[in-house]
Amino acid sequence: MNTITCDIFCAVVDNYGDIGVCWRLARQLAHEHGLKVRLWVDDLNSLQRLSPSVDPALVEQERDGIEVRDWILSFPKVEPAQLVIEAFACELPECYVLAMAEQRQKPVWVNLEYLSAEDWVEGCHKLPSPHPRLPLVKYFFFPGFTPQTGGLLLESSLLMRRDAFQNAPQAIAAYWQSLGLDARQPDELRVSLFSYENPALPELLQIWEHGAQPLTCLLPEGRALPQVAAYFGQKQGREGDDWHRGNLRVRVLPFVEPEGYDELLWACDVNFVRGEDSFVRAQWAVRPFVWHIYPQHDGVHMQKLRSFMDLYCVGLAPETAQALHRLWEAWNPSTSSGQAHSVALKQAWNDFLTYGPMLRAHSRAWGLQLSGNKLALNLLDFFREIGRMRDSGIQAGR
Ligand code: TRH
Repeated sequence: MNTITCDIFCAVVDNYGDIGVCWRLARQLAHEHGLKVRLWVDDLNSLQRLSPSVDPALVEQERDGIEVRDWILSFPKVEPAQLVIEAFACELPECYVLAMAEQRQKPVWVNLEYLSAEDWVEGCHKLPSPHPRLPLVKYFFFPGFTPQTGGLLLESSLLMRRDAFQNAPQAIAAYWQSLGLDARQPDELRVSLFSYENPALPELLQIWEHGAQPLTCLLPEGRALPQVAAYFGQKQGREGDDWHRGNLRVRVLPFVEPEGYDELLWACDVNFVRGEDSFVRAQWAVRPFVWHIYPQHDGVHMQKLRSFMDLYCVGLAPETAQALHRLWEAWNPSTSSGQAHSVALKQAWNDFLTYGPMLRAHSRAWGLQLSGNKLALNLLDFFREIGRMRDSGIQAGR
């Protein structure tokens, strides 16, 4: 059988979500499905954070079985791949699109969209968009949480590795030791915190400081760090910092490779995550989690957050669902609103802890439910389906 070739185009808008998703997808397609993958990235420094052996100075390099290319302005003349993935509507170079149109067998061109739980996603998944001038069709491919969407990225061995880790007290103890931490005290909570700057953050730290049980917060270096450092009266923070106050201890962790980040999520009791990819990884970690959604100017992100909540809470008792709703709403404030907000957050956190065992059981059932719909597999099925329709001369649609 011929090896399928695949070009993935990734423009890094900001942070690590765009490249996090593309790098994960590239590796799954290459390692698990045998595709020959070329990844075009316009910011190799971001990729280097996820894969430290990447050299941002090289325009072309092979890493982890992927051909990594610097997506530079003067785009080289290359033969387009059979499967072309435009991540998050990043707009392909014009000369590349023209080259696609010149192929005798046109590539299957897919725009991989951002993840959303909103209803309309199911209706738009796989919709064709014919090119206005060229004999090309681009298809919208939507990740999602229901069987009518493209599903989520899930490595074939991930759940097995997670279960092996979570069921092995020695592995967990060794993990904590690798971070320089002792074994967990009987009543201690361990919480990972990966978020954007957040007006609710100082209040949350205060709640933890005065909480009834010891809480260790594992904080990867990043955008929340300056706020946490300021809470402890520091001008700045860095990896290795270890701050204590009351019942709260904060340990600043380095930003690690994605596999290391998964282990952090597997080991913690509660995970605060953000954006898109860490949000999905928390769902595979099957632990209660709190989502800091990527804020959008017009506030539409709250609609997205509530759409996810509606799906996620199916099967939860109303009071448990309410506890989750309240904490997520309080953790995604539009502005800081002082004392009233603080009271709401405190109540929300305490309720979240009260319903913790139910939320933990639910997170496992939810993870299991999602795991049947794998994005990389669906993408390949779609590639084959479109290829068959193209070869038999049918105008490909849904
Ligand atoms: O970094 P994010 O905020 O990314 C994005 C982008 O901002 C994007 O433009 C936006 O549209 C999208 O969010 C919604 O959050 P995200 O998606 O969670 O990406 C973070 C990535 O970093 C994820 O792949 C996990 C990874 N990561 C590590 O590999 N190691 C680490 O130590 C940590 C903390 C994260």
